[in-house]
Amino acid sequence: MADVPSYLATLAPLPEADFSEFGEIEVKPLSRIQQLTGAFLGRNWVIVPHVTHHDEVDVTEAEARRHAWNKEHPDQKLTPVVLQIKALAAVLPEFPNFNASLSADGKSLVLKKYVNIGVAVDTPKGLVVPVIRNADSKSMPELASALAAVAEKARTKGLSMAEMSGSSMAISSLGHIGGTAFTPIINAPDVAILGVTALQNRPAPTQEGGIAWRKMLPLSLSYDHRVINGADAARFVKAVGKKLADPILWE
Ligand code: CAO
Repeated sequence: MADVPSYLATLAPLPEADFSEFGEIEVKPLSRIQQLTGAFLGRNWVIVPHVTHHDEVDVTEAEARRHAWNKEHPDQKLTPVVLQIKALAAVLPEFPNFNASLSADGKSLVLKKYVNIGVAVDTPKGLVVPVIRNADSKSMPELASALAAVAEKARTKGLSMAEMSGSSMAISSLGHIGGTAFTPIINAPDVAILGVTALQNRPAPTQEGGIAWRKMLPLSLSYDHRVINGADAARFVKAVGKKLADPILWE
Protein backbone atom coordinates (compact mmCIF):
# COMPACT_ATOMS: atom_id res chain seq x y z
CA MET A 1 0.00 0.00 0.00
CA ALA A 2 1.36 3.47 -0.92
CA ASP A 3 2.15 5.87 1.95
CA VAL A 4 0.32 9.20 2.01
CA PRO A 5 3.09 11.42 0.52
CA SER A 6 3.62 8.99 -2.39
CA TYR A 7 -0.14 8.83 -2.99
CA LEU A 8 -0.31 12.66 -3.02
CA ALA A 9 2.49 12.71 -5.59
CA THR A 10 0.21 10.74 -7.96
CA LEU A 11 -2.48 13.46 -8.01
CA ALA A 12 -2.71 15.44 -11.24
CA PRO A 13 -1.39 19.02 -10.91
CA LEU A 14 -3.90 21.84 -11.36
CA PRO A 15 -3.67 23.08 -14.96
CA GLU A 16 -2.16 26.56 -15.33
CA ALA A 17 -4.83 28.03 -17.56
CA ASP A 18 -4.43 31.29 -19.49
CA PHE A 19 -7.99 32.51 -18.96
CA SER A 20 -7.49 35.45 -21.35
CA GLU A 21 -7.65 32.89 -24.17
CA PHE A 22 -11.36 32.51 -23.40
CA GLY A 23 -12.37 36.16 -22.99
CA GLU A 24 -11.60 39.41 -21.20
CA ILE A 25 -10.24 39.06 -17.64
CA GLU A 26 -8.94 41.26 -14.80
CA VAL A 27 -6.34 40.13 -12.25
CA LYS A 28 -7.12 41.32 -8.72
CA PRO A 29 -4.46 40.70 -6.04
CA LEU A 30 -5.69 39.03 -2.84
CA SER A 31 -5.30 40.99 0.40
CA ARG A 32 -2.69 39.79 2.92
CA ILE A 33 -5.54 38.57 5.15
CA GLN A 34 -7.13 36.62 2.29
CA GLN A 35 -3.78 34.98 1.47
CA LEU A 36 -3.10 34.06 5.11
CA THR A 37 -6.67 32.89 5.78
CA GLY A 38 -6.64 30.87 2.56
CA ALA A 39 -3.43 29.10 3.61
CA PHE A 40 -4.82 28.32 7.09
CA LEU A 41 -8.23 27.18 5.78
CA GLY A 42 -6.58 24.97 3.14
CA ARG A 43 -4.33 23.39 5.76
CA ASN A 44 -7.22 22.78 8.17
CA TRP A 45 -9.47 21.31 5.48
CA VAL A 46 -6.77 18.86 4.35
CA ILE A 47 -5.39 17.87 7.75
CA VAL A 48 -8.54 17.66 9.88
CA PRO A 49 -11.13 14.94 9.08
CA HIS A 50 -14.26 17.10 9.18
CA VAL A 51 -17.79 15.89 9.74
CA THR A 52 -20.65 18.41 9.93
CA HIS A 53 -23.71 17.66 12.04
CA HIS A 54 -26.82 19.68 11.15
CA ASP A 55 -29.73 20.27 13.49
CA GLU A 56 -32.35 22.88 14.38
CA VAL A 57 -32.89 24.08 17.92
CA ASP A 58 -36.00 25.80 19.26
CA VAL A 59 -35.08 29.37 20.26
CA THR A 60 -38.64 30.74 20.55
CA GLU A 61 -38.29 31.60 24.27
CA ALA A 62 -34.72 32.85 23.86
CA GLU A 63 -35.77 35.16 21.04
CA ALA A 64 -38.75 36.44 23.05
CA ARG A 65 -36.41 37.24 25.97
CA ARG A 66 -33.91 38.91 23.63
CA HIS A 67 -36.60 41.13 22.07
CA ALA A 68 -37.94 42.06 25.53
CA TRP A 69 -34.42 42.89 26.70
CA ASN A 70 -33.71 45.04 23.63
CA LYS A 71 -36.96 46.95 24.20
CA GLU A 72 -36.04 47.65 27.82
CA HIS A 73 -32.34 48.32 27.15
CA PRO A 74 -32.10 50.16 23.82
CA ASP A 75 -28.47 51.12 24.62
CA GLN A 76 -27.42 47.51 25.25
CA LYS A 77 -28.78 45.75 22.18
CA LEU A 78 -28.20 42.01 22.08
CA THR A 79 -27.98 40.21 18.73
CA PRO A 80 -28.59 36.46 18.34
CA VAL A 81 -24.83 35.88 18.10
CA VAL A 82 -24.38 37.21 21.65
CA LEU A 83 -26.83 34.61 22.99
CA GLN A 84 -25.08 31.90 21.00
CA ILE A 85 -21.68 32.84 22.47
CA LYS A 86 -23.19 32.79 25.96
CA ALA A 87 -24.83 29.37 25.44
CA LEU A 88 -21.74 27.86 23.82
CA ALA A 89 -19.54 29.13 26.67
CA ALA A 90 -21.96 27.65 29.21
CA VAL A 91 -22.11 24.25 27.49
CA LEU A 92 -18.38 23.76 26.83
CA PRO A 93 -17.44 22.78 30.42
CA GLU A 94 -20.01 19.93 30.21
CA PHE A 95 -18.25 18.60 27.06
CA PRO A 96 -14.49 18.71 27.82
CA ASN A 97 -13.55 17.01 24.52
CA PHE A 98 -14.95 20.00 22.64
CA ASN A 99 -12.79 22.45 24.61
CA ALA A 100 -9.61 20.67 23.62
CA SER A 101 -6.80 20.38 21.09
CA LEU A 102 -4.78 17.41 19.91
CA SER A 103 -1.16 17.50 21.03
CA ALA A 104 1.40 18.08 18.27
CA ASP A 105 2.34 14.36 18.17
CA GLY A 106 -1.36 13.39 18.02
CA LYS A 107 -0.97 11.09 21.04
CA SER A 108 -2.88 13.07 23.63
CA LEU A 109 -5.66 15.55 24.08
CA VAL A 110 -4.99 18.90 25.74
CA LEU A 111 -8.09 19.77 27.79
CA LYS A 112 -8.54 23.50 28.33
CA LYS A 113 -9.80 24.86 31.63
CA TYR A 114 -10.56 28.28 30.12
CA VAL A 115 -13.47 29.18 27.85
CA ASN A 116 -12.48 31.53 25.04
CA ILE A 117 -14.83 31.87 22.08
CA GLY A 118 -13.67 32.82 18.58
CA VAL A 119 -16.15 34.66 16.34
CA ALA A 120 -15.78 34.73 12.56
CA VAL A 121 -15.94 38.36 11.41
CA ASP A 122 -16.47 39.30 7.79
CA THR A 123 -14.27 42.33 6.94
CA PRO A 124 -13.67 44.11 3.62
CA LYS A 125 -10.16 42.59 3.60
CA GLY A 126 -11.28 39.05 4.39
CA LEU A 127 -12.40 36.71 7.13
CA VAL A 128 -10.81 36.92 10.60
CA VAL A 129 -11.59 35.16 13.89
CA PRO A 130 -10.98 37.34 16.98
CA VAL A 131 -11.25 35.63 20.35
CA ILE A 132 -13.46 36.71 23.26
CA ARG A 133 -11.63 35.59 26.40
CA ASN A 134 -13.29 34.08 29.48
CA ALA A 135 -16.66 34.22 27.74
CA ASP A 136 -18.12 31.94 30.43
CA SER A 137 -17.70 34.63 33.10
CA LYS A 138 -19.11 37.51 31.03
CA SER A 139 -22.72 38.73 31.22
CA MET A 140 -24.77 39.08 28.05
CA PRO A 141 -24.19 42.89 27.81
CA GLU A 142 -20.45 42.36 28.45
CA LEU A 143 -20.33 39.83 25.63
CA ALA A 144 -22.23 42.26 23.36
CA SER A 145 -19.67 45.04 24.07
CA ALA A 146 -16.73 42.64 23.63
CA LEU A 147 -18.15 41.38 20.30
CA ALA A 148 -18.85 44.90 19.03
CA ALA A 149 -15.32 46.01 20.02
CA VAL A 150 -13.47 43.13 18.33
CA ALA A 151 -15.67 43.25 15.21
CA GLU A 152 -15.07 47.02 14.90
CA LYS A 153 -11.30 46.63 15.45
CA ALA A 154 -11.19 43.78 12.93
CA ARG A 155 -12.90 45.97 10.31
CA THR A 156 -10.92 49.17 10.96
CA LYS A 157 -7.48 48.80 12.54
CA GLY A 158 -6.96 45.05 12.13
CA LEU A 159 -6.12 42.45 14.76
CA SER A 160 -2.85 41.07 16.12
CA MET A 161 -2.17 37.32 16.06
CA ALA A 162 -2.54 37.34 19.86
CA GLU A 163 -6.10 38.66 19.51
CA MET A 164 -6.92 35.75 17.20
CA SER A 165 -5.24 33.02 19.27
CA GLY A 166 -6.26 30.84 22.19
CA SER A 167 -9.83 29.96 21.30
CA SER A 168 -11.75 27.01 22.75
CA MET A 169 -14.19 26.88 19.83
CA ALA A 170 -15.48 29.38 17.28
CA ILE A 171 -18.89 30.51 16.03
CA SER A 172 -19.44 31.40 12.39
CA SER A 173 -22.79 33.11 11.89
CA LEU A 174 -24.34 33.74 8.50
CA GLY A 175 -27.73 34.18 10.17
CA HIS A 176 -28.10 37.84 9.24
CA ILE A 177 -27.70 36.95 5.56
CA GLY A 178 -29.62 33.66 5.26
CA GLY A 179 -29.03 30.00 4.52
CA THR A 180 -30.29 26.82 6.09
CA ALA A 181 -26.98 24.96 6.65
CA PHE A 182 -23.31 25.03 5.69
CA THR A 183 -20.02 23.33 6.47
CA PRO A 184 -17.77 25.68 8.43
CA ILE A 185 -14.06 24.81 8.39
CA ILE A 186 -12.60 24.15 11.85
CA ASN A 187 -10.27 26.86 13.14
CA ALA A 188 -7.51 24.36 14.09
CA PRO A 189 -6.10 23.65 16.62
CA ASP A 190 -9.72 23.90 17.87
CA VAL A 191 -11.59 20.62 17.36
CA ALA A 192 -15.03 22.04 16.50
CA ILE A 193 -16.79 25.10 15.11
CA LEU A 194 -20.45 26.06 15.33
CA GLY A 195 -22.01 27.39 12.14
CA VAL A 196 -25.27 29.32 12.37
CA THR A 197 -27.72 30.19 9.60
CA ALA A 198 -31.01 32.07 9.52
CA LEU A 199 -33.89 31.59 11.96
CA GLN A 200 -36.81 29.69 10.42
CA ASN A 201 -40.44 29.95 11.50
CA ARG A 202 -41.94 26.47 11.64
CA PRO A 203 -45.36 25.17 12.69
CA ALA A 204 -45.18 22.61 15.52
CA PRO A 205 -47.83 20.64 17.46
CA THR A 206 -48.70 21.97 20.91
CA GLN A 207 -49.47 19.80 23.96
CA GLU A 208 -53.11 20.88 23.70
CA GLY A 209 -53.36 19.35 20.22
CA GLY A 210 -53.12 22.63 18.34
CA ILE A 211 -50.34 24.10 16.21
CA ALA A 212 -48.03 26.96 17.15
CA TRP A 213 -45.29 28.77 15.25
CA ARG A 214 -41.81 28.10 16.66
CA LYS A 215 -38.55 29.90 15.86
CA MET A 216 -35.99 27.30 14.87
CA LEU A 217 -32.29 28.10 14.64
CA PRO A 218 -30.28 25.94 12.22
CA LEU A 219 -26.92 24.88 13.69
CA SER A 220 -24.14 23.24 11.69
CA LEU A 221 -21.43 21.81 13.92
CA SER A 222 -18.23 20.79 12.14
CA TYR A 223 -16.06 18.58 14.31
CA ASP A 224 -12.71 16.80 14.15
CA HIS A 225 -13.67 13.15 13.93
CA ARG A 226 -10.31 12.10 15.43
CA VAL A 227 -11.47 13.65 18.70
CA ILE A 228 -15.27 13.80 18.65
CA ASN A 229 -17.74 11.11 17.64
CA GLY A 230 -21.09 11.67 15.96
CA ALA A 231 -23.21 10.83 19.01
CA ASP A 232 -21.38 13.41 21.14
CA ALA A 233 -21.73 15.98 18.37
CA ALA A 234 -25.50 15.38 18.25
CA ARG A 235 -25.71 15.66 22.08
CA PHE A 236 -23.60 18.81 22.04
CA VAL A 237 -25.88 20.60 19.56
CA LYS A 238 -28.98 19.61 21.56
CA ALA A 239 -27.29 20.92 24.72
CA VAL A 240 -26.56 24.28 23.07
CA GLY A 241 -30.27 24.53 22.12
CA LYS A 242 -31.36 23.63 25.67
CA LYS A 243 -28.97 26.22 27.10
CA LEU A 244 -30.28 28.91 24.75
CA ALA A 245 -33.79 28.31 26.08
CA ASP A 246 -32.67 28.24 29.73
CA PRO A 247 -33.59 31.43 31.68
CA ILE A 248 -30.46 30.83 33.83
CA LEU A 249 -28.45 31.99 30.83
CA TRP A 250 -29.66 35.52 31.60
CA GLU A 251 -28.57 35.56 35.27
N1 CAO B 1 -31.34 34.56 11.98
C1 CAO B 1 -31.99 35.69 11.64
N2 CAO B 1 -31.50 36.94 11.86
C2 CAO B 1 -30.30 37.03 12.43
C3 CAO B 1 -29.57 35.90 12.82
C4 CAO B 1 -30.14 34.62 12.57
N3 CAO B 1 -29.51 33.47 12.89
N4 CAO B 1 -28.39 36.30 13.37
C5 CAO B 1 -28.38 37.66 13.33
N5 CAO B 1 -29.53 38.10 12.77
C6 CAO B 1 -29.95 39.49 12.59
C7 CAO B 1 -29.82 40.24 13.87
O1 CAO B 1 -30.97 40.12 14.70
C8 CAO B 1 -29.62 41.64 13.37
O2 CAO B 1 -30.88 42.19 13.03
P1 CAO B 1 -31.40 43.56 13.65
O3 CAO B 1 -30.33 44.58 13.32
O4 CAO B 1 -32.70 43.77 12.95
O5 CAO B 1 -31.53 43.31 15.11
C9 CAO B 1 -28.83 41.47 12.09
O6 CAO B 1 -29.06 40.15 11.67
C10 CAO B 1 -27.35 41.70 12.24
O7 CAO B 1 -26.85 40.77 13.11
P2 CAO B 1 -25.31 40.34 13.07
O8 CAO B 1 -25.24 38.86 13.21
O9 CAO B 1 -24.58 40.95 11.92
O10 CAO B 1 -24.81 41.07 14.34
P3 CAO B 1 -23.75 40.63 15.34
O11 CAO B 1 -23.21 41.89 15.82
O12 CAO B 1 -24.24 39.76 16.37
O13 CAO B 1 -22.68 39.79 14.48
C11 CAO B 1 -20.65 39.30 13.44
C12 CAO B 1 -21.39 40.15 14.43
C13 CAO B 1 -19.21 39.63 13.61
C14 CAO B 1 -20.86 37.81 13.72
C15 CAO B 1 -21.15 39.59 12.03
O14 CAO B 1 -21.15 40.96 11.79
C16 CAO B 1 -20.34 38.91 10.94
O15 CAO B 1 -19.28 39.38 10.51
N6 CAO B 1 -20.86 37.78 10.44
C17 CAO B 1 -20.27 37.09 9.29
C18 CAO B 1 -19.41 35.93 9.70
C19 CAO B 1 -19.02 35.11 8.50
O16 CAO B 1 -18.75 35.63 7.43
N7 CAO B 1 -18.98 33.80 8.66
C20 CAO B 1 -18.71 32.91 7.60
C21 CAO B 1 -17.36 32.37 7.74
S1 CAO B 1 -17.08 31.05 6.66
O17 CAO B 1 -16.69 31.84 5.30
